[in-house]
Formats: sequence, C-alpha cells, structure tokens
Amino acid sequence: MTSAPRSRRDLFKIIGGITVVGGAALVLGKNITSATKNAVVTTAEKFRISLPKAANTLAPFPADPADQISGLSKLYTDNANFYRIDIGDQPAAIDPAKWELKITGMVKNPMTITFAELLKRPMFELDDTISCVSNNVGGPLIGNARWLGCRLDDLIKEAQPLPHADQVLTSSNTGFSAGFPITALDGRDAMIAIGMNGEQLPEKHGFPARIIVPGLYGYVSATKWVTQIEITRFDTKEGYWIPNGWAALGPTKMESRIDYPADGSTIAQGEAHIAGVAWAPLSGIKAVEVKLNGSWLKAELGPELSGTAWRQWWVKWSATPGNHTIIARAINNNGEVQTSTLKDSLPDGATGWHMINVNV
Ligand SMILES: Nc1nc2c(c(=O)[nH]1)N[C@H]1C(S)=C(S)[C@@H](COP(=O)(O)O)O[C@H]1N2
Ligand SMILES: [Mo]
Repeated sequence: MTSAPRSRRDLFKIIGGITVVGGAALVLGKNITSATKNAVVTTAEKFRISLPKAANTLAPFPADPADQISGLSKLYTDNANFYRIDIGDQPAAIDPAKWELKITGMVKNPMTITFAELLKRPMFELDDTISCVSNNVGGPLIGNARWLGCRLDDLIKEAQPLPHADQVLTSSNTGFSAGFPITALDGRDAMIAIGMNGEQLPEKHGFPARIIVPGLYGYVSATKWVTQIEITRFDTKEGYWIPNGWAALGPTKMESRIDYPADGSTIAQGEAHIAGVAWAPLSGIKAVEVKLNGSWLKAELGPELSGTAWRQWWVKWSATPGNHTIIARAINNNGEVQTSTLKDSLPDGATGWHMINVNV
C-alpha cells in the first residue's frame, strides 16, 4: 500500500457519497444495438454469464414478513438498493474472459485461476448479511443477500499456506485490500461470490467476483473485483483501512435496528407496530426485545436463514397519545444480550441499543 494516510473523515466522505454514486456506470460506445441505443451499458451487463447451479440449493426464498409489515426491511435486500462502499467513484470494469485470480505469497503452491476455472468449482448458496464497520447504531450500511460462489477455504488449501502465515489479504486492482486471519477459515462458509440474489454480481458489487466471509465487516473481508489473494502475516502487511486506526480484526458486532417507526416521526393513535432487523454472527438471533413505556416486550421473529443473516422482528403496539421512547436489543443463540454500551464505529464497529422517539 503506497497511498497517503486516510483519515477517518475520508471514510465518512465515501460513505456520504453512496447515495450519489448509486447510478454510476460505465458507458460503452460499442455493441449498442438500436433497441438499446442511448441506454447505459455496464461491463457486467455487456458480459452476461450464466450462473452455475449450486450443489446445496437452499430452500426457495421464504415468504417475506415485510410484505405484511409496513416499514420493515425486506428479508433480502434488492441488489439495486444494496448499500455500497467504495474507495473509488467507478466500479472496476472487468471482462470475465480476462479476469484472473492469483493466490500468492506464503504458499507452497502459487496458483492462478481463470473465470472459466472458477465456474467449474463446486458452487454453493449462502444467505449472509454484510455490513460496514462504519455503520452507526441504527444506520443503513447493511444488507442481506443470497450469495452464490465457491468455497474460499478449499481454494486456499490447494495453494498450501506455509505454517507461519496468519493473514489472508485479498485485493482488487482498484487499490483496495482487506485482510483477515487464516483462522477465520474455520469451516464457516467463506466464498468467492459470483452471484447475488439469483443474478450475476452487479458491477457495483464486484462483478465478476468478490469475497464474502460470514461474520466479518466488509473492510476486512468483502473485496469486490477481487484479483489477488495473498497469504501473508499481520506483522508485515495490512489492508487498506488499517493504517488509519481501524482495527486489524473486524468481526461483526451483534446489533439490532428499529426500521419503523422512524425516529422523530408522528404516528396515529391505536393499532400500530414497531419493526426492524437484528443480526448476531456467528450464532444467529435467538430473540429481540423492545422496551416500550418502561417494560421489555418479546418481539416476533422472521425466518432464520443462517447464523450470519439478519432476522426481521416486530411487535404489535396499541399506541397511546404522547411521546414514546422505544429501544431494541438483540439476544444471540448463545444467550448473550447485545451490549448497551454506546460506542462509536471507530475502530472496530459501533455498539449500543438503538433508541428512537415517536409522537403519537
Ligand atoms: N474493491 C473494493 N472492495 C470493497 C470496498 C472497496 O472500497 N473497494 N469496500 C469494502 C467495504 S468497506 C465494504 S463495507 C463492502 C461493501 O460492499 P458493497 O459495496 O457491495 O455493499 O465492500 C468492501 N469491498
Ligand atoms: Mo465498510
């Protein structure tokens, strides 16, 4: 990494930009037929890949409670609405026929694989929620998707890491890199993803391939447009965001978010509801509790997709006139209660209970 130090403000600047870069796309002058004239064609749209079948096909998408409960996040976030964090303005434009992934560094057997070779590897599906370390309590930088990809641990095993290596440092040719402990490949379903919610990876989300490591924040794991995996050591190499005080290790913290009602909003008296999402990698969500008028209520829960996918929750509420403070907290499948300690996102992710005020 050669670039100048980046401040914490820089990360927020980028995050502040996500709404404006949402429509960024690469315009290709060639191969535009009359039917698509004037249309913006992204590299990913130009290079259609047919997604291979997964060996473990998951159950079809379950019914989404968000269809019934207004204001609740959808169980799977639409690709078009998925949050986006990028150090650059433009997604890398990669022709999959030219894409290669190199596995280098402290390995006995350095490897290079092409996209065609990647597609031939056994594929699996994974329901997994990814989030940004800089997401504030109650913030929007999180989304859930059904990813399709091949196992990362198997691939790295084939490269035969040397015993004193301790870091998997993945990078793209956009200058981004992200490192996590080799020990995080502990049997969890880390993958090189090529599909997202039944479609090829959208260009903005890493076409043709990205890394997904369940239970880790994006900045230490989720490299989009990945082209290199270097097996190395934490004491010699660090990922893009680490020199500026972001922690070298980034396990995703247990959190819950109130989606509805909005903080500071006014709602009608009578039949009402409170709804949101909660996540607790790796064990998953066992319960969500909502504090309303001084007492904790047990929320109803949506489908449990995996230990690292979020779970929707909601409580019915007969709203009485006045100002109400509403708090949500999660409990994981190990029985641990989400910490109430309010902590800023720097250096390793925000904690604390999401609290809102609502007028009835
Ligand atoms: N190439 C590249 N990959 C990247 C990043 C980036 O800036 N460039 N940002 C990371 C961060 S900080 C996060 S939180 C996730 C966000 O993934 P998304 O944009 O698909 O939501 O991507 C990660 N992968
Ligand atoms: Mo992030």
